[in-house]
Amino acid sequence: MDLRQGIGLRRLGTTADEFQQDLLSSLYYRRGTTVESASPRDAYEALALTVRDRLAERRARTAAAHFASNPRWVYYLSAEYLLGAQLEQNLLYSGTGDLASQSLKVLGRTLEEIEDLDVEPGLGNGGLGRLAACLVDAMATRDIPAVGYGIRYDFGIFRQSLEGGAQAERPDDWAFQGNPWEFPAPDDRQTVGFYGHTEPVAGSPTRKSWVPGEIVLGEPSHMLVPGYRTETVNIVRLWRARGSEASFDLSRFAAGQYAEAVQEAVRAENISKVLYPDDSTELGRELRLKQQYFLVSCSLRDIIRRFRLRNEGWDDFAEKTVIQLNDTHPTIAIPELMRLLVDEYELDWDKAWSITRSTFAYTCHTLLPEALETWPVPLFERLLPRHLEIIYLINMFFLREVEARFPGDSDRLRRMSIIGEGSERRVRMAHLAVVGTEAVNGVAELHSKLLRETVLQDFADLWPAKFQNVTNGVSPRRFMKLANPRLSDLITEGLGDDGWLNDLDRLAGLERLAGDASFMERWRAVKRANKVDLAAGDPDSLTDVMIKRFHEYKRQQLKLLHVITMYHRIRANPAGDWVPRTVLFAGKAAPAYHAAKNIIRLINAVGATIAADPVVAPHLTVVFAENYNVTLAERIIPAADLSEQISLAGKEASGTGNMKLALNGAITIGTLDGANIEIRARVGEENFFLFGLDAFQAAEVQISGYHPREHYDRDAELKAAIDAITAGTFGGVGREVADSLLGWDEYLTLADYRSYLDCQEEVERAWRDPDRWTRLSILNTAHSGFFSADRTIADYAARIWRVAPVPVPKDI
Ligand code: GFP
Repeated sequence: MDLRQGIGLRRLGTTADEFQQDLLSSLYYRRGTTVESASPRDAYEALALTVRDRLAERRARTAAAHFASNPRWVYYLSAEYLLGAQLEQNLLYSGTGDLASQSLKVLGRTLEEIEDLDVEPGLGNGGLGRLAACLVDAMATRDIPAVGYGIRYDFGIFRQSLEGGAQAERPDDWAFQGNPWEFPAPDDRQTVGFYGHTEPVAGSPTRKSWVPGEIVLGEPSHMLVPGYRTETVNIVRLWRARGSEASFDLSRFAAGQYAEAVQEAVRAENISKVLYPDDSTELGRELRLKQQYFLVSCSLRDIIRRFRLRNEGWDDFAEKTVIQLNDTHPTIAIPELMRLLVDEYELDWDKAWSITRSTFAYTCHTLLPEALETWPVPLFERLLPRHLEIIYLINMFFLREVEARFPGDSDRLRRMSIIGEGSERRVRMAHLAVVGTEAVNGVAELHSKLLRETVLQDFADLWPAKFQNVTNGVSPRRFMKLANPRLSDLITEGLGDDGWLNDLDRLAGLERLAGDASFMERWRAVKRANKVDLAAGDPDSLTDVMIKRFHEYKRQQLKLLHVITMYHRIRANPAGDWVPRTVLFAGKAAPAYHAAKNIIRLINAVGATIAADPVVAPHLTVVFAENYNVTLAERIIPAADLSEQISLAGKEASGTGNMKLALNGAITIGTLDGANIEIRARVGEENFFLFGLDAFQAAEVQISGYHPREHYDRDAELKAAIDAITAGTFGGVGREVADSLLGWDEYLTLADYRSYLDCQEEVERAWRDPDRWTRLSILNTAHSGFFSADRTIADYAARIWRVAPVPVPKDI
């Protein structure tokens, strides 16, 4: 394609008048309604379509440029995407915010009321899903040709509310009223098999033919992912499961068996019904594995379709394609690509393996052994019989390689095998992911080091060059410009222009303003105004936030012990000079994770006790913000003074909330864990509140035998805090939490308690000196530039993907 000829598309107008015309066209022609009868929803949809058109136009130019250059494509496979609200993002990225505000007047609406109708797609659990969203944003911003693949769950992460202080879960029907940001692409539908059996193929030792027992359709739709201040618009393609045409049983329907008539279709559609079905049951686990294979199978066929549109033969496949596996969830892509190449395209095994290995790369996001997925062999055998055979073959060749390098080391073979031989044989997905990829990366320096030295040590011995680190990053557009417009404006003024939004290292220029009295004053005023907007507690109090998924390793319980101790201290000395604090928690606990849900209940019980106590309440407030999601994070982060990053060292792979908070001028209190270490190194030791055991010490404590009771017996305040829980001070809630802390305390909460409390006193000393605090805050922002997702993508592009940007010309 010759781009000089243009793409035959007229540019959409950029004046207020033209935008308003387009808005009205959307309303009349695409919503089929009129100005007089337009509902708020009509106005929202018409606006969304008008904005979407601007991005779709850029998308057309992007596709043309990509087609012309036939680059190496990045395919990001992720079971989760927490994309955040789309309207605010797309107004910003298309530069149409002001036009939209003005034009909406013709419909008698304001932009604020319309934005309230924009429901964020909650297609993820936490950090992993939000990271995926930040990375696709940065890929587009860096002009990297890429497609993100995922699942279009009907119901995303549950909606959380509190009932009597306990977490209650409701389904998240995010797209119940439709989703104007999505383009269905039924022509690219794929067929996916499950179950069944395999048959030998005459004359071929490695090929087999798989006869599936169930067929499901995968229907894609895509959402646009614009880059910021560049023409590129990439896509995220999401698959939804449907029954095949044959799945409706007309004869049963005719016989009045209405439920039976649709049962096959229902079974098929269940695959994309909910984000991560509860895996505490056998059926739930099976459904989850089905989801993973569904995502992988549809996406690989789509990737191959796209490759064959542009290329001939297979020789260039690995050169033109890199597939990044976001955690182990999409790892079945490795045997699936082998199956497609060997069984369907009839390549020989060695060639297929060499293509496969040089196509994939794997990102690991955890250090918790229980989070490294494994699947029972019998389940695999039933659901994906051909894939299991392929995995056995991969494993056989792999173990031969290990044997050749380490002859006679049978213990090593057993440790490294893709098949774990325990009481039950299981497929170890992380091992498969390491064996079948060209590069493996952790998500922060410490994490990558611990992966090499502990969890994946044997593999690092075998293939040292395969292991890399790519420290996570976050989108400055979403978490500064959109979330914190006041601070963004102030920074732009301070730096002279807003180029920092695409080059976050430029924030370092703020350092020279960290001592400027008037700039400091305005910095403080911004924080205060953000707190007033958030309306959680007194805006002049120290806003102390712990916002993240609930998990015992993240140690919300440690924060809670601090709160209870403060409660005791204030009660004992009501006239003391207390620093007023608002402690804000937000986060969801997995529905079947009872220990985490108990912690939520206890937080709310403690909060209620404090609120009802006239002595303590003026100094201490505990707020639990319900239903933590991207939209809520965007409100809390700009208002935070103190960022709680207090996981047990060696457990949090990276963290990304820590980056967002530091970027917004919150100061971290944290352990030497995950990316905290890198944050501290960049913002400076004196601008970070450090406490607790490091990863090495924590491991030593655990190895030498840990007795939480020793800490309890030794520390009167700690004892008082736990005793208060056991004695029923907080409405009788939380005994299980106290039992687990005293009984085993898996994450060494009690061991770090004293150091944490001492560190909180240091925090208060700093807070009492507003100039010092403001300086800390400015310096945190100034030195957080490294944590831009744009830098993360530059690292992936250079070191793992080996791809270069493909700029999209403006004038085609
Ligand atoms: C996981 C890890 C985090 C890490 C993110 C993104 O998050 O430490 O920052 O992935 O790499 F635990 P969750 O999905 O568990 O929240």
